[in-house]
Amino acid sequence: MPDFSLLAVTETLISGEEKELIELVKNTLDQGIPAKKILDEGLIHGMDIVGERMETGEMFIPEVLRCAKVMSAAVEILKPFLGEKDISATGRVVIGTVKGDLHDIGKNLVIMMLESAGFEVHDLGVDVPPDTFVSAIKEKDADVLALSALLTTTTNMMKATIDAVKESALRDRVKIMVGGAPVKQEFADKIGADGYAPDAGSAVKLAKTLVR
Ligand code: B1M
Repeated sequence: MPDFSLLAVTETLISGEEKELIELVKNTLDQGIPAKKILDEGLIHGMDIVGERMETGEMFIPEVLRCAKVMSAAVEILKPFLGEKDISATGRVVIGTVKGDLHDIGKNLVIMMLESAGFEVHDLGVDVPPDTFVSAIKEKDADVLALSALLTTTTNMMKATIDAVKESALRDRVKIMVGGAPVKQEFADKIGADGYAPDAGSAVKLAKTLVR
């Protein structure tokens, strides 16, 4: 039998109503439902549906951003009741926009979706040189390196970054995914990435398969 409180959490998250969602999450906790269950079966399940709707064009960027924002607010309510490992159980991601590129709206959306799916994400920002990515992989013990680029001219920095990771002998330890409007699967294969995702929803799916 479905748990109607968790179904309501999922539906309210998708509707993007922050006040309602906060109230509902508090009530669900009061009913004795464990925070981890609310996170996995209510909120993350909701964000999975949002990701699918984004891929099929049923939901647009502003709606997705709104869901990601209310998700973050709901996670703040749950945090005191979650163990550290409950939050970062999915995997550790180091992400940034490559050197020479200042576009970050898409990357930030990918971050929100990854965090909503339970990943621990370390954002290096924009205009990130290859060496900085390499240091962060070591420092954060990353499972996944995620590279974003929006300019055709900066996609070559994705290759330079992957080459730097190879030279540092960390390549066997980390999976690399790439994305951004000018990037295609063929290009990802050519530069030796482990995967390419066309949008934030599929970036989450890809990251999950890479850490499996
Ligand atoms: Co610029 N810009 N821009 N810009 N800008 C584009 C990208 C451009 C396509 C516009 C155009 O000419 N039609 C064009 C690039 C052409 C090309 O090379 N192919 C362009 C240009 C030329 C430039 C400048 C060179 C302009 C100039 O100064 N002459 C300059 C370069 C600056 C630099 O980076 N060095 C420049 C500057 C800027 C602003 C600073 C003004 C601003 C960026 C602000 C910011 O990001 N904080 C800006 C903007 C806003 C855009 C457009 C209008 C919008 C980009 C955006 O945020 N889209 C863009 C035109 C367009 O895309 N229609 C354009 C929304 C966002 C949600 O989508 O980023 O594609 P997107 O992310 C998607 C996917 O790509 C994917 O998931 C996201 C969500 O679904 N994704 C990943 C992204 N990263 C991923 C990583 C993954 C997986 C998926 O895994 C790791």
